[in-house]
Amino acid sequence: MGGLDLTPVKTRPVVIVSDTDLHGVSLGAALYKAVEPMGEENIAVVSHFDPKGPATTARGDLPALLRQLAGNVTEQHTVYFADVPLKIGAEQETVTALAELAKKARVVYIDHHIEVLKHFAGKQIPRVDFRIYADAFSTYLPALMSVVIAGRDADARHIFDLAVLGLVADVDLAALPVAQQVAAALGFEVPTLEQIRQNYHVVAAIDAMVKSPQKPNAETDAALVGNMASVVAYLAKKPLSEVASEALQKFPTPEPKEVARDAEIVGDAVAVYKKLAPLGQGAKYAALLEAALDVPIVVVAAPVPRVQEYVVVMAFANAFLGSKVTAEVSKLLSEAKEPIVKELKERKLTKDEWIRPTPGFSVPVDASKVEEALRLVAERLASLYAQKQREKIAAQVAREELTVLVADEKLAASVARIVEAAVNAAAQKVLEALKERR
Ligand SMILES: [Mn+2]
Repeated sequence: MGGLDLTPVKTRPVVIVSDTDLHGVSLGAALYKAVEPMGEENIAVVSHFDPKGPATTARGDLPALLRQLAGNVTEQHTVYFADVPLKIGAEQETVTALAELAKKARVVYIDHHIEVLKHFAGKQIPRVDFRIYADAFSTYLPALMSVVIAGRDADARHIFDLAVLGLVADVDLAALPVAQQVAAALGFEVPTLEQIRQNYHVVAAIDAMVKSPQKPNAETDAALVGNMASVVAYLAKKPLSEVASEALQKFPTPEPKEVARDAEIVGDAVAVYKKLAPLGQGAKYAALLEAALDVPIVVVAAPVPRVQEYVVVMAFANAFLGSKVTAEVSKLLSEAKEPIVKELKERKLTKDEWIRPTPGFSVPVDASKVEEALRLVAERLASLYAQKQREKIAAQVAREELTVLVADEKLAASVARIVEAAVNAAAQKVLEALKERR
C-alpha cells in the first residue's frame, strides 16, 4: 500500500493529528509544546495534505486516515486532533471511523467548526474528549493552560503567540476580545487590530511558507509523518519572531500600505489594484489591500498557473479583518456578478467560463484587456454599493420620521415596513430604468 506510512505511530503513545492550514499546523505546534516534557521520542505528529488520498484535512480523505490510524494505535495511545473538521458530504463516515479509532485509543478532539458540533451532538462516542470552542483562539487554551499550570512561562508566551497567529490566519475577528481577556490574565500583550493590519504581510508570508512544499527544517526526535508534519515541529521549536523573518525571506510579501500605493478607490467603497498581482496571489493581495484600506470591496487581477490567455479578475467582500458589514457586501457581490459578467461578455472581455467562487466572485478575462475589465468591474460595484447606501438611508429616514410622528410604537413599526417596501420598490425601478438606458 503506497501513500502514508503510519507505522512510526505504533511505538509512540502521544499522537498529534493536525489540519494542514496555518491554524491547524500552529495548533498542532501548540499541543506539541504542551506534551514535549513527555519526551520527543514518545511523540508522533501526523499532518498530511493529499486531495485524493488519506489526509488530515477535510480537503482529502479524512475517514481513510482515521481508519489507517486505528490500525496503528493501542490502549496506551492518546490521539489529539487539532482543528481537523469533518469531511462535508462524508460526515457519517467520519463519525463512524472516529468511533472505531476511539475503541482503540483515547481521543482528544479540539476544534471550533460548528458543523463538527452539529454532527457529533447527541452521539455518544466513548472515550472521545470533545473540546469544541466558539472561536479559533480558544482552541489553544488546553495547551496554553497546561503549560501555565506547570509554570513554563516561556512556553506559555510561545503558545500565546501561536494562538494569535491562528486567529489572524483563520480571520476570526470574534476571537480578539477573548485573546485580550486571556492576555490580561496572563500579563501578555495582545496586538491591537491596527497592529495586526499593519503586520498582516508577516502572517501572509508564514501562510505561504506553510502551504509551500518546501519543508522548514525542524530538529526533533518526534516522528514526523506526512508532508506538513515538519512544519508543525518547526513552529513548535522556533520563536515566532524567527519564523516570521525566515518566512519573509523565503516569501517576500509587501506590506499592506505598500500594496495600497498601487490601488485606487472608486466611489467610496471599492479599492481596485491597478497592477497585476503576482501569479496565483490574487486573494493574498486582496487581503493585503483590505488590511491597509478598510474598504468593503476590493477588486484584484492576477494570472493563473498554467493558463496564458486569461487573467482572473476577482472581487472580494472584506472577508479579512474589515470593520464594515460583510454579510451585506457579500450579498451585494452575489447579486452583482451576473449582470457584470453579462456586460463583460458583451464587450468581449470574457467568455462564459467560471473559475471557482470566492468570498465574492472571480471571472477570467482576456489577458490583453485586463485594465478595461478591472475598471468596469470596479465602477459597477461602486455604483451598486452607492445605490444600496442611498436605499438604506431613505428607509432609515422614513422610519425615524414615523417614530416621531406616530406615538404608538407598534403602529409606527408596521407603517415603517410599508414605507420601506415602497422605497425599495421605487429604488428597484430606478435601477431598472438605469440599466435600460445603458
Ligand atoms: Mn481553523
